[in-house]
Amino acid sequence: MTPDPRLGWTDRLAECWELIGHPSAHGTPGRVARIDRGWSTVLRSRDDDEGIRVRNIGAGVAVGDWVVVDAAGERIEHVLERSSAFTRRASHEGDRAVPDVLAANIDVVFLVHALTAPPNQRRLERELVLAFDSGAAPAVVLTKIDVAEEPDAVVAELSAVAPGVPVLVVSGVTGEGVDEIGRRASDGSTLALLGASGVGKSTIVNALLGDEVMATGAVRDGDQRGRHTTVATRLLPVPGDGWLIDTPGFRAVSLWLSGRGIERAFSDVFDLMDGCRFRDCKHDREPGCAVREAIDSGALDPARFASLERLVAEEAAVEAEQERRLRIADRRRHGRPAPEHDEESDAPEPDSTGSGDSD
Ligand SMILES: Nc1nc2c(ncn2[C@@H]2O[C@H](COP(=O)(O)OP(=O)(O)OP(=O)(O)O)[C@@H](O)[C@H]2O)c(=O)[nH]1
Ligand SMILES: [Mg+2]
Ligand SMILES: [Zn+2]
Repeated sequence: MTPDPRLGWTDRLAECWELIGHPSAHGTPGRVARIDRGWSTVLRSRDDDEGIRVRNIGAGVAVGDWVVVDAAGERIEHVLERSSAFTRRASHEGDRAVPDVLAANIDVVFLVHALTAPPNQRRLERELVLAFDSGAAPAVVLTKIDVAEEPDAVVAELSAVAPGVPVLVVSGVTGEGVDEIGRRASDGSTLALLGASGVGKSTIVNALLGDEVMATGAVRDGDQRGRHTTVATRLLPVPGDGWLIDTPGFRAVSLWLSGRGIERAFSDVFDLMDGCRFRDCKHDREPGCAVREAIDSGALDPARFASLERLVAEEAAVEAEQERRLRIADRRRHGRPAPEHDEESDAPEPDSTGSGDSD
């Protein structure tokens, strides 16, 4: 049986499936729609309302993943290579660099914020780096336009640090602007809604589905924080043949490294750097530094440049930590028979139950 293209199955996935010896030994790939501590709910078609529940211990799956279930229909045997994944560094692992995948195989990442409690520019810059790094196309969604006091100023301030990124202004309550989100959910593409608790992610989902599929919860009066109403990540079909991933609210977004997220999120600054006289310009006091000139002329906010430097340093630190762990694992393996279960890979599976309160 061929997997359902309306689940988001692509030629690229077909190749991955081919590589693992399809179809004789394995079941038809399905898509993870939800994860509950050790169990995955896997959909086999778009019309499948329930899916099957299988064990995913040790499989390292995330919602949105394409997986192959064993012949007995009991556990996940393979996770097909992801086309994209929104990954942050897990905040609960102390010093160790451990990835936490919030959603996989996504086409658009919506970074959701409420106009009533907008993020500062630095926070959005950081989220944009992660969003670009995911491999999906980022977009910013600003909710609660129906009750916002000075939306234009907020939109301008945030747009200034999101060059080339669409900024959508919506109300999940009145439905204003929600179509703009839904329009992107065509042809089996997958949209992910990410953002802090209470910003209105599930309210958007309900508006798009025209139904109260997801529970929503009031925010606290004072600081507008949500109460972590959504506790598990869900993959849901939306009209227009697309898919939507609703996630539990998160607070911490530490960098995980993968691609060129920083270059893309700060493309305006990197364009400036191309104009520096010296190729190895440190953008400090060198003559002919286009970055300094832009800062002096007011064209570039020095805080944005400082933010870029901080993120570069943070990424370098994660990279160094990853390399250190790889070296240790490598050294221990040498001269010893490879253990059946690599005892050194002490990274917990990114059992990104996406679980609960992912703060
Ligand atoms: N006025 C107004 N209220 C909204 C809007 N969107 C969401 N809300 C309200 O904000 C509160 C939080 O909305 P949710 O959709 O539950 O927020 P969430 O982002 O899903 O939160 P978590 O599931 O906790 O991560 C609810 O009381 C919603 O009714 C909006 O556009 N306008
Ligand atoms: Mg929610
Ligand atoms: Zn320079």
